[in-house]
Amino acid sequence: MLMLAQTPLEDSVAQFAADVRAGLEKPKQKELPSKYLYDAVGSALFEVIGLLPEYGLTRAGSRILRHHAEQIVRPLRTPVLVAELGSGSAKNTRWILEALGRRQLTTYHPIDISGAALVQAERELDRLDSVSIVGFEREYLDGLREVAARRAAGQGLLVLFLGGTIGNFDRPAADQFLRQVRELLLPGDHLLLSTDLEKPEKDLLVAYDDPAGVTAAFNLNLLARINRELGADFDLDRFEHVVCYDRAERRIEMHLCSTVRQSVRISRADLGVTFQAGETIWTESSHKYAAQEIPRIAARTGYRCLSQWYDREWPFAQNLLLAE
Ligand code: AVJ
Repeated sequence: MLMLAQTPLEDSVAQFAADVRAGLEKPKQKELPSKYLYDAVGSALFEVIGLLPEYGLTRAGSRILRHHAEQIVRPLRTPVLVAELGSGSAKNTRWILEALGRRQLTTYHPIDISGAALVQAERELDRLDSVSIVGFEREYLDGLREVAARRAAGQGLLVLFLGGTIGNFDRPAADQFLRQVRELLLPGDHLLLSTDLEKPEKDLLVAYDDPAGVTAAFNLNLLARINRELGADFDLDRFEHVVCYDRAERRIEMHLCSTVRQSVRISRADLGVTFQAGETIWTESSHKYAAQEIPRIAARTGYRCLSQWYDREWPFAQNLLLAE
């Protein structure tokens, strides 16, 4: 049964407006935080992205968990509480929860900023009898703080950060985020961290700019969302989904490119913005890793990398980290 532990934050529209204003007022590169891609429409479009033949990432993560779940949960002490950062529909989490459920009754706390995604997660995991679900409609660290406050004495914590979402942070911010997570853990807790690995540029470009245009719709929905929630007048026909690979930073970037010179009014942010023809809004980065980097990152952020599992078809790794 899904219980939402908390009602949505009341000031979320005001926060959205403030973040949109700050991002679009940047003097050089306009930006929007990628977390806002995930409203109900965006979360549903991301589910479709996971089915695209060009986007192998979600299936690779799922294959590893399906084949190795027993081995992954073996070092965890019982009883264990499970928290997932950015659970989305929690499709891939099933394998881990099933493996844990065979050992013990398990409480699972999906944490997501999309309430719609939490409802999906409940549906997805409906038939797992030995798992109870309490979701948090929260940002990662706020949600994790609430989970940590609920743990009983002697209960271990397993944090899941799946799907390669760590890649949305640039490298220094990823380190900082892992440290912030570590501060909420106790020695002996675990973090299962997924990382998408480096692969040929052409494979990445088509994974993030698929021929059916699903990723383009996912990206453009951010402007549609601003129209809906902040009373803006973005004309979606005058923006184009663009992706590029930055070799130095080893990341895919998604942008929305204004095809003409134009002005847009965002009434609930009390903001007018002018775009030059060809000017872009940077909406997401997805950093790619080398497998050997992960133990080093773990070591400098307060963990030890116990094991790594790889997918052969789509370079991707699941990394089990022990909080030290
Ligand atoms: C959910 C953040 C892992 O970066 O690959 C998919 C999001 N963006 N296609 C990724 C995404 C465009 C995805 N993550």
